[in-house]
Amino acid sequence: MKIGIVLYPTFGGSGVVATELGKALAKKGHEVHFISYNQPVRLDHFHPNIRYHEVRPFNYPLFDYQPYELALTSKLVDVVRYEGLDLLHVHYAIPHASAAYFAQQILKSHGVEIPFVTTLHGTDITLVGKHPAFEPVITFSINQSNAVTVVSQSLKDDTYKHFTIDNGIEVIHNFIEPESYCHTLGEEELKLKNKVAPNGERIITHISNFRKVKRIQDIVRIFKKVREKIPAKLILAGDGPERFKVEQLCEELGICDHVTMLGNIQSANEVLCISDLFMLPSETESFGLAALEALASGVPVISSNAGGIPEVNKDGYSGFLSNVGDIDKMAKDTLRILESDETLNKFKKQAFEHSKNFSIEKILPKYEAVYDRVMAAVKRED
Ligand code: GMT
Repeated sequence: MKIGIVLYPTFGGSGVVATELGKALAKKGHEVHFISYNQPVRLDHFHPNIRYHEVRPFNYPLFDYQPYELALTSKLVDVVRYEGLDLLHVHYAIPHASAAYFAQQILKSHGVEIPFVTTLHGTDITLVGKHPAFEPVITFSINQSNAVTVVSQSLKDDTYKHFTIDNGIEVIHNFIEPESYCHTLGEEELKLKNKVAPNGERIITHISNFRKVKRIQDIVRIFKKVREKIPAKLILAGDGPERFKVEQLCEELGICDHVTMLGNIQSANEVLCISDLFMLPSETESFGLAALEALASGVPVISSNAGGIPEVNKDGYSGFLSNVGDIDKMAKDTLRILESDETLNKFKKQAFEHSKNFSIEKILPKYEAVYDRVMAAVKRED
């Protein structure tokens, strides 16, 4: 099948999922065309079945804002016609789903039928999408999609709650490729571990795009409590609007010497490989791909119980769940896991075992079944 994948190319979870899905589809023999305004960060090596098409918005003095959605729509029309795509799969509703709908209608006027699948990822529904500035367009384009998937049951419930949807929605969880995560320290990982925790301290990690919704200040406060009991270090990887405030809080609490701020990282593998525990205390989280990547690296997770996180982190098995903002419980649970090597090793094993429920072999056929279904429906209409 020839599949066009529309995505954000940045460090956000939706872009990572879309890129990894495309790579896996290409490995299975499909021809995959990524369409975005920059090369996706996880599209790091060449594969003969993968193509990348860059959307170049047109600048003109009249425009205060470049009309990206129109440039994307035109690019979709162009790529579908000239590459002979069978379907489009758009990740993150805004503005990808409405651009796909518009492209579909233009192509119809040229006699070309192309179905599009929309995958909702989270903030396109829970934060940004439901804002009145976008709601009518989002509702319309979800309803017009030939198929809609979401990354958790929680997001499915939220979508039906916040929008008037008469289309079916299928839950397809985020996934990992278990073999691609690191479990034994190589030379580079050892160097990093010695640098961060030279005296064998426990390493606690968080990776995100540092938005408010991630509640990184909670992590810093939890870490302070943990350090009062055991030797520990904190790695914060990623960058974004909250970074400055987080740095300020570290200073205020006098723990800067024990916190390593890495900035954006291309791959989470090396950092997760040296970590003993991962924290995700988010205010809202449709799934929590970063937590799943931690589990796949054998790293237990301390998280909030917001949104779809309980579908990923199994309380008392792969880590612990708490109410949003309950930093006392999160600190206690962290100590429960980290206090002895025996408990830590038990949780590490369980974390890895649990991650296998989300392996790509289980998830990829679900997307392929959706593609087959929409293609069959289009053929029936012909
Ligand atoms: O929250 C992020 O880090 C980015 C955001 C995105 O859309 O790029 O992530 C959302 O999609 C991820 C992949 O499906 C999910 O794992 C994240 O939970 C979700 N983020 C939120 O719901 C806040």
